[in-house]
Amino acid sequence: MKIQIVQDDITRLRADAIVNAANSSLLGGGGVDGAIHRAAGPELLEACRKFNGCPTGEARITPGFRLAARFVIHTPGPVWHGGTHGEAELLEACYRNSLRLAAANGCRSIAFPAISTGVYRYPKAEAAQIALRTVRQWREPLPEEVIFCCFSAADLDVYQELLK
Ligand code: AR6
Repeated sequence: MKIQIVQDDITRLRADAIVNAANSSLLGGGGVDGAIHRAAGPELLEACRKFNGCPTGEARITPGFRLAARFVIHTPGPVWHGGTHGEAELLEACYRNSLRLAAANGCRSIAFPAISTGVYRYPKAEAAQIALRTVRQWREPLPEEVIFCCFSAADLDVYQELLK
């Protein structure tokens, strides 16, 4: 599996699937969630309504609509409450369940934002460590390419440092 780290707006990427750091309503919000809904168009919200929400750590898949990506995988990450409330296990589950859905839908490439590290306040280095470890341990045949999409230069540094 090829791992790539880029600094970009995830809505611009041409991966088969992009992952949305959603909330458990799946009805949109700010941050990367807001950006994905704006770029995909109102059909995305309509598609998300059908799920009646999604528990933290699980994932749901929709078409990408107006995005370059074929699919959006929506996963609510954990809110950081100090690290003693199962946050690490839940964050790992977000990555695993997203990879599983991507594989089940034949995606050869998937792009992740830094789930939970914005509004949900998960410490960036710890979250990146979980993201990289979970992807490296993934043993299914697909996806072949995983892109970590960092929004800021500071996030890019965190991932590049860990990938060394
Ligand atoms: N492309 C890539 N990454 C982005 C983009 C973008 N266009 N925009 C922001 N990021 P956050 P969370 C980065 O807050 O912490 C929403 O309201 C951002 O810099 O979007 O999981 C949801 O509806 C940060 O590194 O998600 C939930 O209510 C990362 O994406 C809540 O926020 C995640 O930041 C979820 O919080």
